[in-house]
Amino acid sequence: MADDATPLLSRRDGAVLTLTLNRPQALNSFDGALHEALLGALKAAAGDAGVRCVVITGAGRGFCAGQDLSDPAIAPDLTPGAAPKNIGKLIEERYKPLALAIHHFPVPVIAAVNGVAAGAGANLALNCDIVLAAKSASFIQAFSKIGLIPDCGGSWLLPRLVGRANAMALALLGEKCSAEEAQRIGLIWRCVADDALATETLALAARLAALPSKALAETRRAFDNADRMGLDGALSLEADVQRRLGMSHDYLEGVSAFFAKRAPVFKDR
Ligand code: T3D
Repeated sequence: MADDATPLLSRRDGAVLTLTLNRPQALNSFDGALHEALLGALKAAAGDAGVRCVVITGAGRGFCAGQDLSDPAIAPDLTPGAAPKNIGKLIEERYKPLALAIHHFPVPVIAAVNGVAAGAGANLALNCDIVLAAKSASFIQAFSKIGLIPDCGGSWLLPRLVGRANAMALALLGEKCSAEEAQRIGLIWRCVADDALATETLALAARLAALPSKALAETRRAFDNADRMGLDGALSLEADVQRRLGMSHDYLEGVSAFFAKRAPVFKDR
């Protein structure tokens, strides 16, 4: 694929923006340039009303191997007595904004996991709204093997996705979880044949792009808020949101289209 000097490739198919991590020689692990490029592209896309779905995928045989452990800015100096580096700063300045940018993204974000997703690379995918993986892909919480904890949101995401028992085993053991197993335990939505990943991803993205984006955004917000409230609070929030959405063009259009047996034309208002 493409130009090795460009850490991130960007492609538009109608309303779908595909961002491809492009450091295949290092399994698309994150160095400073890739971090900057991905966060920059997400910020630009968030302000572009023409983008209605974003796909994140990887070039070559991997999705993303997490932090580039050889990046001189971050990698520990292995010389005896050398001062330790502050990787908390990296997490605060790079991974936290990245995870939050995806989490609060105005339209759905799909991870199309084409190969191994390790460390922060696995959690990059799990931050996305829908994770579709190739059958040969895998997910590894590689952190414990280098003396760290799951970051890029992993400590928050894992127990919510797969329950504490599965999350603990994934995080403590740091073993490879196949895409099929990941689907079985609910870590990801679905895995598909390797040669179907690209087409299935674009078809899914096109479906999401055609839906009323306000309702999709409110669905995601309701799920997030539900974490902070009991059933009573969630029911009240549902009433508030439905009150607003029920006055929208898209609700009237959806119902009209249903009775007219035609495809709806949503306008995001
Ligand atoms: O600084 C901090 O640590 C704080 C940040 C934390 C966030 C994190 O993400 S911590 C977790 C970091 N990631 C890892 O620990 C994963 C390391 N990689 C692996 O365990 C394996 O590479 C994989 C299981 C992902 C894949 O294994 P395999 O056998 O398919 O491939 P490989 O031969 O190990 O890797 C291929 C090449 O990619 C190889 O380079 P070479 O020998 O061909 O020149 C390998 O060194 C390079 N590579 C893979 N992962 C990384 C990497 N280079 C730099 N950083 C990596 N993370």
